[in-house]
Amino acid sequence: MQSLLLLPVVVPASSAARSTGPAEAVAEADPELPRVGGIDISTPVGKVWRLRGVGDLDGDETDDILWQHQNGQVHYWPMLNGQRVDGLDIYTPVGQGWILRGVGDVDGDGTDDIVWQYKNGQVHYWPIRDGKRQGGIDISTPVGKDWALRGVGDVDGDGTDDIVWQHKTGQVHYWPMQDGKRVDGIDIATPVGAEWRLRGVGDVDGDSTDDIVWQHQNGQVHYWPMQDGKRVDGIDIATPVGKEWTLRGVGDVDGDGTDDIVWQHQKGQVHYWPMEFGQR
Ligand SMILES: [Ca+2]
Ligand SMILES: [Ca+2]
Ligand SMILES: [Ca+2]
Ligand SMILES: [Ca+2]
Repeated sequence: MQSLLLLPVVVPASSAARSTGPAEAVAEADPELPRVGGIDISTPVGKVWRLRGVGDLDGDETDDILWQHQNGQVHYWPMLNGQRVDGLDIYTPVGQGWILRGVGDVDGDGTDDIVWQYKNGQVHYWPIRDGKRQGGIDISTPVGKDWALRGVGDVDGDGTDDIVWQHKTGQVHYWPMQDGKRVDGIDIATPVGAEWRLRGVGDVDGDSTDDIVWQHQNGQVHYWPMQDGKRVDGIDIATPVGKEWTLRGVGDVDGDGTDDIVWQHQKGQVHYWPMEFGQR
């Protein structure tokens, strides 16, 4: 196996901080400590690595954590029961000008793919199988700089992950995907103010359609439950989170069938909120 262990070694599960509850999480918030109310994953990671997404790259039905090194190297942590079990490189370093934008099963074969965008706007994906890249395929035509690719997830519930965009005016929009190809472009709800940031796409309420996860500038996490590509509500998740934590992705890292919310502390610590019925 061409695996390389490039990141810090796994810490035993005993180091995982189990939850007490959202109320205590605020009272006890301390930037020096892992946040109470969630579970730590492995040890802090150096700033040379950037957490880019969460998705099932090896196809074992638990979502994995995807990293990129500052030299371009793509790498993932296979996850099992919410803990890291390894660290594996994917293909070789990637040239400047490509940005890793998300992880999702855009070709519908059951394994999540890695979605890129080039500096000219071109969207592209790597079909992944068993944690290995199978090629590289362009999707549609380059997209103007007014649109930001914010996430990948199955917002219309047809079983293939879709590509979720936001326009600079705040308008959310998605490309329904089929066999790795864009089949349409559809607006979702109304424009959203700049005080909200679209952070990820995943099924946090466990109804099998991916939802859109936001964070307000005050730290409040919030999601839009989605159905058939339409927003059906807007629901807060727990209490506001301090700026020392960044919401990096949404995916089922503990393998219980509901996507979880993955954070990273400014010191590198990775952490997740196990989700159930849309609540932490
Ligand atoms: Ca996996
Ligand atoms: Ca879909
Ligand atoms: Ca859902
Ligand atoms: Ca889960």
